[in-house]
Amino acid sequence: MAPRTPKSADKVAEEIIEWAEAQGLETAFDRAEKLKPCPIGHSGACCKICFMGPCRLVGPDAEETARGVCGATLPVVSARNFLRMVAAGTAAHSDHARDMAFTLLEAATGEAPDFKVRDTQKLKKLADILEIPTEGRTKEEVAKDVALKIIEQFGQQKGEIAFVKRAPKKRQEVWRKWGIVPRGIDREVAEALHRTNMGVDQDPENLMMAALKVSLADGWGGCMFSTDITDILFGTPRPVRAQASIGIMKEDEVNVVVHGHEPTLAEMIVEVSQEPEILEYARQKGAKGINLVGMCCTANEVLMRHGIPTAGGFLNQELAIMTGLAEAVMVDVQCIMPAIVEASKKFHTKVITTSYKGKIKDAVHIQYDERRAKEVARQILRLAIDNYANRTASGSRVHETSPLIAGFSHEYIDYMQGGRFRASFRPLNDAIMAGRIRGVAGIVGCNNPRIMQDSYHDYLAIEFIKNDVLVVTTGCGAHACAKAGYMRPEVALEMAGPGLREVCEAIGCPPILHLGACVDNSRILTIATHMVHEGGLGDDISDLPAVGLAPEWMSEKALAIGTYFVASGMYVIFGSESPVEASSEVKRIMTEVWEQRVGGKLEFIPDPEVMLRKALEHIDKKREALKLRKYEPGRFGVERKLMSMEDRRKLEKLSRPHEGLK
Ligand code: MSK
Repeated sequence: MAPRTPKSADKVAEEIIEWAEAQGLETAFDRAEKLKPCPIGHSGACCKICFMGPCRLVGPDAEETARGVCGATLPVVSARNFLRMVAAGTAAHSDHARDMAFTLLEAATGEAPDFKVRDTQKLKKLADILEIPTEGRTKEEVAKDVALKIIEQFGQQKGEIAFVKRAPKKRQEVWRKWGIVPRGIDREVAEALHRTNMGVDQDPENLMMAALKVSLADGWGGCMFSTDITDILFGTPRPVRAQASIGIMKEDEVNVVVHGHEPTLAEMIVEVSQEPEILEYARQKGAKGINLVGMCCTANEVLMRHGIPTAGGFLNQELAIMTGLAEAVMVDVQCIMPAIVEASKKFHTKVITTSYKGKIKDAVHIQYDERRAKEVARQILRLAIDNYANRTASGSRVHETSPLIAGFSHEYIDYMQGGRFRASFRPLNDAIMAGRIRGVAGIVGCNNPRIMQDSYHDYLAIEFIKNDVLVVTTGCGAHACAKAGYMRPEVALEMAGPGLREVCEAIGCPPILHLGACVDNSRILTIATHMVHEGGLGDDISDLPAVGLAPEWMSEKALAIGTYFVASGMYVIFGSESPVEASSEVKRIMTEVWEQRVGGKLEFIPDPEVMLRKALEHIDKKREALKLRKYEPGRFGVERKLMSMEDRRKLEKLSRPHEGLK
């Protein structure tokens, strides 16, 4: 029999997957193997926007000759498909942001009494940006105006969304020159859907410029609003210790998994889980306590602010249930597989949906309402506690975990480089200019069962830091690094190149910085802007020796994020095949046309070694353009060798530092 191919680089996940296979329990990994993607849809050559089709634009010269029933060409079809995906990703992040803005409003007016303004400094900063007076006003009055102003941004019909002015001046000019400054978030999403409707925008270049525009409504709109409001309501993150891995599920406590994206209800669950009455109720039912466990980006939100342990990212959701230890999985919106309900039927787990927008057949539904948030949180916890006695099925129980440090908001990164009174990005910029740090890489985005889970994230993170590239990470990419043990500073410092190590030790930060959830990719935009403003690295984001990567992406939200980084001037590399692979014209627009107009480009590269090589080449090219000292490996110590994936697998044991840890 052929040896089994491992599905995950997360050792605990891999053990559970193997156990599930032996039990005949199906997971996303099995379904991905059984269900081959339709090659026509996969490559962007299928048009299903009207009922004359679906039209499949295939054939030897499809680019030139294939036509849909209406006459649409392959580049038009691919560009329309791409724009729709970016619009959907933008809608998702932005609807999340809208809910956050309404929660802030209700917190300010007292309608949602369980929520308070926690970070007044951040509130003031936002009020200043939004030109809202603060002098002599209560924080509630200011918060109300901030919330109303942000809510207005969704339906704004004309002008420019407010946060555009946070970008470097030169960047704003580029956007204005090409007419891609978003007017209002909803307007851009609606217009993208209109333009891609049958018989409207049929110029691939025009469609792809619209993709840049709608994505900017995400990055400098929805995502940034969401990050800032979450910081105001729950506190701006500072470094915090935690644990990662599905192994954090406890045998003798009530395990409650909080999964999804919006942090509001999860924050209430964190608070309520510490109430004496709830803890006493758990004890009465035979449990020693309540163990809150994060999943996906809800995990990142409560990890960044409270150190709540994370069970991992997207692909760990079914696996967490298969431990047989999850009393409840509470979900809200985004990245929730309907398969968790099927998985839960084999165990005692209750899957609880909490948003009217995201119901799943056969799940328990408890509607969340921010006006009685704690009451809903208590109801969920009591249901989970009542379910503790029902644990019967044996699951796959592995109890290894990895320690980590998270909590690097852009404010903290600023602070750590100079303290309260001299906070700045000077040390980072100086280190890049001197060649101690070669550049910066953002490794973000999802897991995808068509790629060995975490393997590309882990490989790239380590190779970048070995090559003196500072890594910032969010979303499931951050989970991958955390589970692998790379967010333990001493481990990462040991692996980092000598220049990067020296700088990190001097500043007191790890070489891989966890910046938060997917919406917190906006923190990367802010960091890039700070670096530009600090001076010495050009006058636009496109000048920075920096790259963005989403090596294991799967979500439309990842495409929206990647596109807003391109629109902001970055070189962005996605893993796997391109969703517009069928059209060389659209691929040309994404690279040549976008680069020429906005300074950034988007490439899809399936091979992680090529991703790494091209990313480093780009960083060096940007260094050269800035006339910075040529990066010399080992100049500040011993040179480290670029490692192939094969070498890396051989060193699996070394690179999985969580093995053997308590
Ligand atoms: S959770 S969007 S799988 S990063 Fe934000 Fe992970 Fe991608 Fe969802």
